[in-house]
Amino acid sequence: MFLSKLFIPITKDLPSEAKIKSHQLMLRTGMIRQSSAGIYSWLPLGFKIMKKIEQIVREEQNNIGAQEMLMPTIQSADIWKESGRYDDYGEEMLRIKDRQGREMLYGPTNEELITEIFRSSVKSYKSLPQMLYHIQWKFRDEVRPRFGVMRCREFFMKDAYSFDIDEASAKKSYNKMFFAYLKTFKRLGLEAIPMAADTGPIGGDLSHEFVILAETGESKIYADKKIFKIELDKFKFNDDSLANMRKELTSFYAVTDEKFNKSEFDKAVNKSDQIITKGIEVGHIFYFGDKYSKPLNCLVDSQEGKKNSVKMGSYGIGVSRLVGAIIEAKYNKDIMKWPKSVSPFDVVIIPSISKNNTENLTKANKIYQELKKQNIDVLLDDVDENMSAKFKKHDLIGVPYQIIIGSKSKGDQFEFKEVNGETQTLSLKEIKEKIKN
Ligand code: 5CA
Repeated sequence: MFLSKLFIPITKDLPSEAKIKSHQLMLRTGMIRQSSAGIYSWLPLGFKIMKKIEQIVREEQNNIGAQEMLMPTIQSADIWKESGRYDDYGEEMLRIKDRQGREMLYGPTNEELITEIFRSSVKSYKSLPQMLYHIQWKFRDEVRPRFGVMRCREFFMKDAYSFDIDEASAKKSYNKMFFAYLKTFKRLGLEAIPMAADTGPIGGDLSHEFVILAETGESKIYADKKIFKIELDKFKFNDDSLANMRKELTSFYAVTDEKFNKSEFDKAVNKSDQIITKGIEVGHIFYFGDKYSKPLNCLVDSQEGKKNSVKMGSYGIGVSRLVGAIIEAKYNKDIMKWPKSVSPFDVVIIPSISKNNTENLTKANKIYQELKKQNIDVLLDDVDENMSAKFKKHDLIGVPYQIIIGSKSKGDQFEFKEVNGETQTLSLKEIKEKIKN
């Protein structure tokens, strides 16, 4: 892609409500544009990054055997009345009437709808367990939408639902998701801590929030440093190993302020290992048994011929929130630092261009074609602008590698800069290897 063709409306004027770095940087680099309070359009740069995050989330769901589907954004109020949540959900739910006067709503989550789908098709223990998920827009009429994509009214969420015959097997599904979450956040370059959490309007008595450390997070967190030392690779994908994994990870003290108790914290964690900071909740998983299956009459025949309410869990990841959360976890001053797995481009070529010297641009074009042939996603800055303005812009955008075509790039040796600031002179072959690795 040529920068001159890319729709990337970089702006300097920031609205006063953009208080945290991710919100400011996303607006400045034209990743998003607010359409009304807590509702955003995703412009090409932001959308591309969100799609990459979505794909990693999808792959890790598929890896544990969850199956992708798609439910609508608009739901009928009837099933919510059956579950009893229609009134409980209160003003956060956006309620709509269709032309026949039927009560509809824009889904804030999908426990009811998925249970309704499930009860009409699955009747026997033989079809269990099942895990289904979709990645779809949600709407919650938050009292105070803020911090850009972190607390929106309309947001993109992966929500998965597990169905099991009994509690023991439902907890195995829970552990699989727990594992998928750790893997997902690791691939996104994040260290997410699982924390025992309150269940709020979703319900149930077993729940973990996955929280990443960031000063601008909304949750205050208290944790034991040692949790970061656990090697995930030692756990295998089988029920016993996954149960051990959850046991080991949750044996360390890690809570948000809702569950904090100072004397327990001091007793459980040495002063030197105590982390007290803020965090961003990027995922939340719940086991709630038959909270929805019972009122919605979602029954399956057990092996003994009894009718049982199916045991369920639900598992959310804030896909759109993750775009902001990654920025918060990685930025340095005005430099965005995308992990390679979600970076909008693999590399950017920055030639020094002037009216009477087009040699650098020609050279840059050649490299561009070479890299494209290797399936490297490359951005070429073909805009006629001075180099310091270009560098500022690319620091903002945060592509992890830069090839700079100026006085220091001679013959087949090129100035190559990593986003952490290290500069080297490398041949194109070496550059390709570096990017591919
Ligand atoms: N039904 C359950 C699990 S599927 C559920 O809705 N859980 S949740 O309420 O915790 O949301 C899941 C994730 O969505 C959260 O961990 C958070 O990352 C994201 N999320 C929730 N509310 C918002 C919001 N207002 N703006 C952006 N992301 C949000």
